Amino acid sequence: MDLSVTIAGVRVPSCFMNAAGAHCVTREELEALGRSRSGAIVTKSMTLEPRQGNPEPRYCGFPGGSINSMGLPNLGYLAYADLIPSLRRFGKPVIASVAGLCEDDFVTIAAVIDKSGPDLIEVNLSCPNLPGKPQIGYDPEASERLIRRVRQVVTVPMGVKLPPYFDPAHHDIMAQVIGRTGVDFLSLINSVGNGLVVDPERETVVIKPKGGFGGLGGPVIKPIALANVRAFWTRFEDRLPIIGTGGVTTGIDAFEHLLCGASAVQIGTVLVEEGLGVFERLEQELTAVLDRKGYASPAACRGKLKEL
Ligand code: RRO
Repeated sequence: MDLSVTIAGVRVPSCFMNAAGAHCVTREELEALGRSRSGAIVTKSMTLEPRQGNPEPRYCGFPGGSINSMGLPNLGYLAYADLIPSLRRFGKPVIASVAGLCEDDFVTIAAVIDKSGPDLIEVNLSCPNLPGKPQIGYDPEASERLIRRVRQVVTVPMGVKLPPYFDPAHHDIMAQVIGRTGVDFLSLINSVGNGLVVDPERETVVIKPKGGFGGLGGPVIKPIALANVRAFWTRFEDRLPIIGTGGVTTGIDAFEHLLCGASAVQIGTVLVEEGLGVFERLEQELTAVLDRKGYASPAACRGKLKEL
């Protein structure tokens, strides 16, 4: 089955791609994504300066998912600006994830990265792991100011990666911000911020930074991810493509994201846990479920979730 999709006018050869942060910091990791069956190459969120990130251990898988407090380890935006032109040789979209430690950083990085020729730019408004820096996406005024400024310096389609919201009033407010600032796509959701995983045998936390608090990913967050995809889909429908992220471990999980309104899905925890072979497995599993259900493509079931 043809699993290609279109996001903001950009053709993506498979609806499965890595989530920013998963297997995408170094040149080697990005090139391996290029050679893999990932439908796109999504970079690690980049900052002005290269960063080592937080002290280890800073990622831990557990039966229900993962917790991380990586702290934005990345090569710095100039390194990614150098890499992006050559990543295009793999014949799939390159999606640059842009972050920053302050608003000005986002603008500086986006302007330079835009010129390096990515297909899409994903602006990360939702890193939960910078001590002392609240997630921008939880501040609608700060989000609006930042999106407007970045939008002005970006020529390629620009999306925002949002944190999960837990109240329809917050979906409404953020949908209004998105609707009036020229955002071309949404990536939903970042990890569920500031969870705590406990090892009862050792009587310890499982990651070192921030006293063990970190962003949750994987199966435990799937219902939260689906709720956010659905909430924004019902507000925009076909007018704004959504990349669904959160809890996709199987083809059926991906199908659920598509039903809720996602155009494509990103893979974080299961990519880290299983490696690049996961893309082929997910393609096979999604093809099987779409065939069984009589859908000819991922787009054919997009948003088709029924209410009772
Ligand atoms: O690097 C991280 O700690 C990190 C980032 Br920037 C993000 O957006 N989401 C996440 O779970 N970890």
